[in-house]
Amino acid sequence: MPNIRRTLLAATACAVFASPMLAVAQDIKPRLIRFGYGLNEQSNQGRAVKVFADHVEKASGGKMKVRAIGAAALGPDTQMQQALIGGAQEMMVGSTATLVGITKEMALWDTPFLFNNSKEADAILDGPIGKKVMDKLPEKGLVGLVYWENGFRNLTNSKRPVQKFEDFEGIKLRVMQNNVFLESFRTLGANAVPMPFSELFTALETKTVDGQENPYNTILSSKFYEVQKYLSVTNHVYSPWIVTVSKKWWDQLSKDEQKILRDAAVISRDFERKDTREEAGKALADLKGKGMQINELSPAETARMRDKLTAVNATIATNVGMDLWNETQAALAKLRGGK
Ligand code: TK8
Repeated sequence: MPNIRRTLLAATACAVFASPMLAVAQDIKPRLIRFGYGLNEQSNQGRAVKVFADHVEKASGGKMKVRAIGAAALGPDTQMQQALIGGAQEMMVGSTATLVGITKEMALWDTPFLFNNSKEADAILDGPIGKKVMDKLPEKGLVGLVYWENGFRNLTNSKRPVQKFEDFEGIKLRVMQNNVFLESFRTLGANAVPMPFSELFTALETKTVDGQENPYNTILSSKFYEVQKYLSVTNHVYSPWIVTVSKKWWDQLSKDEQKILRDAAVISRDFERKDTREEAGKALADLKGKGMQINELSPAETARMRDKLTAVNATIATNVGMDLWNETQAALAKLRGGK
């Protein structure tokens, strides 16, 4: 096709002539970082993105600018991940669970009841195992910087208090777009349907689904209490968020610029975890105040649910690899004072 060839030639010529000018322009124009996230600005996620943005702007003397874009205005997690990989967006924070389709090792964090408390979560996520999983991202076109806390997930629904896993019967439950979550809740007897977070409020409001599961903070900041009556304290899994960067874009940054982003990520992580834990500590009382009916599961019923869910562990171990699975179990045993 001679026409295409001519266009290509012209484009190449333009690029050659334009490049010295571009280099100059870059010195003057700040680097713009479009940082997308799924929750509202008034959420633990929104507040921490702001801390990140402020640090980057300050540390770079205004040479790097973060445009924080919340409420999934750039699309749900999976869409933003593709935009990062393609280089159309620079950064995002989202659930590790929605990354499993890209990096299968991320499924490790979806293991039901993997962590007993946030101290264990921090130790594993910030330690060699968390790093090992994160280091699988660059080959897929993403760079992972830090894990933030989404939190321990709890169940809400509009039908009945869930006291035991048999109560899941007949509940249409939204889960994240992830096979482990799907399998986990099917195992418990729910009618589980995968759906992006951005569609969830409306789906609950119109009763397209009866329930969902998320940490207290999100139930509060996303106003799920307006459309959900029952909250059952299940703490069935700890969910991390992960801050990721487009590798295509990252590779164009100077070492100094990369360091600014890495430092800001750590500062935002420390802020975010503290903020999230403080908010979670009060959230249950807040949700009660908003009219939610809250029930705890008895230790016996929690144990039964836990037992039932071990059925999915084999799938997870196969997906993430037996070595990584065993290494994680050993690290947890060590943390817990075992041998
Ligand atoms: C926000 C989501 C959310 C997650 C979910 O974009 O989808 O339920 O818990 O935090 O990543």
